[in-house]
Amino acid sequence: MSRSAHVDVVVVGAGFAGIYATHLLRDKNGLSVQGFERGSDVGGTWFWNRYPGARCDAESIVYSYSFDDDIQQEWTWSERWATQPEILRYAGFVADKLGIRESYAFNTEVASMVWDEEAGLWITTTSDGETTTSRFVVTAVGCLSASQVPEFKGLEGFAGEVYHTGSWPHEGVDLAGKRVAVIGTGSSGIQAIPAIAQQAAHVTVLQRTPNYTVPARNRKLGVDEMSLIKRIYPALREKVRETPAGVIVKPPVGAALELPPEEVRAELDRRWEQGGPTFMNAFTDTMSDHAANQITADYVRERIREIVQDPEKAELISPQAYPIGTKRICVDTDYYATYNRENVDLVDVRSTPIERIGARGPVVGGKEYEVDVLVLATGFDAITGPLLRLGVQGRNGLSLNEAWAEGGKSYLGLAVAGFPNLFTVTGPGSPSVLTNMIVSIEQHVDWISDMLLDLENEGIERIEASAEAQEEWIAKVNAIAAQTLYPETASWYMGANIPGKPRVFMPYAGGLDTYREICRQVAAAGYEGFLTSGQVGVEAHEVLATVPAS
Ligand code: NA7
Repeated sequence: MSRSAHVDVVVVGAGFAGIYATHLLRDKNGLSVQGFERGSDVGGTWFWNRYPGARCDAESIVYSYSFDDDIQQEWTWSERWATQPEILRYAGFVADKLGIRESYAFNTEVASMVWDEEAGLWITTTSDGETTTSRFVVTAVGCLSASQVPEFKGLEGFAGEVYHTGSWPHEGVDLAGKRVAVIGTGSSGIQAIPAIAQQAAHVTVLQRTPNYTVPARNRKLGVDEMSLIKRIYPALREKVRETPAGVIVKPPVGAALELPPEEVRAELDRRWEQGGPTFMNAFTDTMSDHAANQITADYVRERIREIVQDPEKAELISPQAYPIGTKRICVDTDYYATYNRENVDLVDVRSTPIERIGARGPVVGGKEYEVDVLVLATGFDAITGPLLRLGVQGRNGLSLNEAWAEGGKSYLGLAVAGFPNLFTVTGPGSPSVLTNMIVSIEQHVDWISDMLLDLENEGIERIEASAEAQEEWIAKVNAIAAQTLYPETASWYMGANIPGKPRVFMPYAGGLDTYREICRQVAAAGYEGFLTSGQVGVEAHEVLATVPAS
């Protein structure tokens, strides 16, 4: 546990981004680092999301760091899709190996971060009232870490236990013999419901919007398989880095609308059997053409009707209202089949919304569903939410909340105009949640580390995204999104799950491979689009023109 009054860099968050940022900036750049983490240990998302059935939906062998060969050779994954406990153990293993914890103050929440223009320093104040000044700030707060609890009337009067999936008790919850209601059927609900149904006496699922989910086909990874993977790790990582989503993908076989129907069907069958989100990658036109999208969506609906015995339930859990993939595709183990269990009921809260939470349970259409435990799988204030709660104030007293009144704006998802020397790992406008987060995190942190080295070499103390470059980047992010079906759907990608949140498609949908190249070019051009303040109005690339690209 550490606490310094002044450092070179403050890193906020000790998830995968914070661990790597702390390691690189401290051990490669030679900067002093103070980390802050509101949890009691490392792990980020995986520290908080401990609900039954929590698992990663990127394959474990690539949902892991690639920067250190010792780490990837020493660690052995046991399953194709790692469970939350295994991923958390992995985060702890890496933190131990790199001595990360010694740079962090845990159980310490950031209350505000204020830029002192005169001193050229960030002043970070934490919930205990202490302050730390730093030249730079790196936010590593994750994209899905601000839990969203809808304003249900009467929730505080519920006599039973209430848990949000995103802040599940560390000691676990004994659900044996209990009656449980689950609100929410996004990824978290879809993972939790089958696991809860195996423990609880009875589960009532309150579904507002059914989601598309594909089978995970999880399995153990054998010793031989893992040793083969370790032998080919360097090449595998290289390949994965050059894919649009940073995952192991089977390339599309063509456009669904151009292939013979029997080939389309055969490919969907193959991918359904193979399991995992690569199902969505079967064709080139699924995410850009309604008719193509419908082919894949119809296929999933057909599989639901095959699996779910009660036709009424099958109909109710079949998504109809939006194109497949425009809400994040879910990956499940026995989700649809769980509705064949006698102890699972489904309540449609689309046609009749939840009226209130009574003392004994949720009330829908005048009926109180009596339960002992209420599970809120109701999602997150995604991407911008975790940043906005840091109380960030930049130049001229501009708060991040004001700067983002119309939605999260940044240059490359990495830096925000008006906020010098502050870098956002996987911020709005970066590929982030459309990719394997660890691959995106490594790319961002490598880039930030290289940039700070270049600045150091040139004796430049301040850097900031220019407002013009930011506007251009946001226009590009929007233009790319407009070529897809994403913006049509009210999803958390669009901020639509949070009342009053501006509706903008937040991630960059042009692919991590393209994005990586753009970032490389920006650096090679002397950090084009960034201003070095102290020389306000001077484009960084004019100053850095002679710095070799890293
Ligand atoms: P999501 O995907 O945002 O899902 C939240 C769910 O909660 C979704 O089904 C919502 O229905 C439902 N919800 C939210 N508010 C209400 C109210 N008031 N009444 C009924 N139902 C409600 O969050 P997850 O945690 O599952 O997943 C987030 C990401 O984390 C996931 O994509 C992975 O990347 C990891 P709605 O769809 O809004 O009608």
